[in-house]
Amino acid sequence: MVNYKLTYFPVKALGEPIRFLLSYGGAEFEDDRFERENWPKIKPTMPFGQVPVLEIDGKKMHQSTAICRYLAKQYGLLGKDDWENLEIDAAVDTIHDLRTKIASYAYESHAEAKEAKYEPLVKETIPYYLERLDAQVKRNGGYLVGGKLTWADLVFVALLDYLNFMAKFDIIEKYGNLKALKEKVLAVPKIKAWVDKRPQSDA
Ligand SMILES: N[C@@H](CCC(=O)N[C@@H](CS)C(=O)NCC(=O)O)C(=O)O
Repeated sequence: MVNYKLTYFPVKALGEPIRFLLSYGGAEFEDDRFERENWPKIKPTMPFGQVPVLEIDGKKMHQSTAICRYLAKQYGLLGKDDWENLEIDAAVDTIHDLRTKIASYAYESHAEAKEAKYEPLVKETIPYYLERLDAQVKRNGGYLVGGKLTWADLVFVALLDYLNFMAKFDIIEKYGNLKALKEKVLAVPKIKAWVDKRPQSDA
């Protein structure tokens, strides 16, 4: 049996897609959540000074998307061919582009600059991405790619709480196809079991 240990801050954020993948695959994993005050001590022990880091049989690996792709290979959540895998990679990168744009507002330290970023974010940027992702799910039979569940769907749904937390509202509330996708992913028994038992956190 493979030994997995996921090290991350005590939040969902970039750790949660990995936790969703591991849970989907039925893997037992150590969910190592450290307190923020301990980060300066932990940082130098990480391969590139950042987390999440997944230890696989004692070997540390960084980069959440690469880790998710690796786990998706183990658990049958890839596309059916190279083209679908390209579509999945593009969908995941697009979701992270949206995350970065929301984070640019959420982590803006200058109060005035932060306020100035909110209206364009909510009225233009978020609708721009979500209209397109919603239409993509509609075109693809209720999933992001290929008419079936892939790791792109898990990444999207796993990141939603973090995106909503940063944007300060439910960003998919107006998008029926994305809402249905969220319900479908959360109804997968092993994902549901994880969500029911995971520690509470806002982000
Ligand atoms: N591309 C990386 C980004 C990792 C990242 O930004 N990690 C942040 C937390 S979400 C971090 O470690 N921040 C603390 C630091 O850089 O000191 C991934 O997807 O894993």
